[in-house]
Amino acid sequence: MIIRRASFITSLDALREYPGRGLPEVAMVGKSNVGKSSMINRIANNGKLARISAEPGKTRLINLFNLNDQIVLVDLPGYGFAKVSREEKNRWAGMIEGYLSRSETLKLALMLVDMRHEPTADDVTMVGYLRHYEIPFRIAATKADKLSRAERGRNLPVICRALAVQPWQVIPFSSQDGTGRDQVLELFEELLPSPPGVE
Ligand SMILES: Nc1nc2c(ncn2[C@@H]2O[C@H](COP(=O)(O)OP(=O)(O)O)[C@@H](O)[C@H]2O)c(=O)[nH]1
Ligand SMILES: [Mg+2]
Repeated sequence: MIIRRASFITSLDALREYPGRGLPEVAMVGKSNVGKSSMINRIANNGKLARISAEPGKTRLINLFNLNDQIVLVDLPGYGFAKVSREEKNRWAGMIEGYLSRSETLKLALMLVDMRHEPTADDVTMVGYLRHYEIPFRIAATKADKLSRAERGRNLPVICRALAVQPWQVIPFSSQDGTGRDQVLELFEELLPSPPGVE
């Protein structure tokens, strides 16, 4: 899939109607600071599309982006930010579960984990949600540029083991140098309806 147009649609505090409903949705989930906004910008080739927040945990809304009028990228609020209250955590969980359990157009989730670190308990819980709601997902292992080849080789099996996924389900990704972008766009392509006359 070639990205020709990418734009911000809106921010929501819960699942509701918005322009673009009906298009296949790809949800992005992961800890605060894992690189979600940077990934959206890299996918869209627009450094300013998703504001890269300097302060982790600031994105508390569901942000929606339109790619080519073909796919909606759903940027879900990041988790695992220690400084938030229990109330805020509950609100977060309600929002994420509400979205994951009710979106009928959700076709794929990209779950981001930092390739440098072992997945956290929150990451494991998140993968559990995705399995529970039977949402097809891939793991994007972010900040790949910060690791050597050897380090990647060591860390990937750790990630696979922690999240109980196979190596083919993990896409090494870097917003810095574009590693993994093509692979992500290939996945998006598979979500598009086939053109008329093509089986
Ligand atoms: N080196 C490197 N830094 C990254 C990458 N992705 C994100 N970052 C940095 O990590 C921080 C958090 O990124 P952001 O996209 O705001 O994370 P979010 O909270 O998940 O949306 C920022 O300082 C980014 O510049 C990456 O692929 N490589
Ligand atoms: Mg962000």
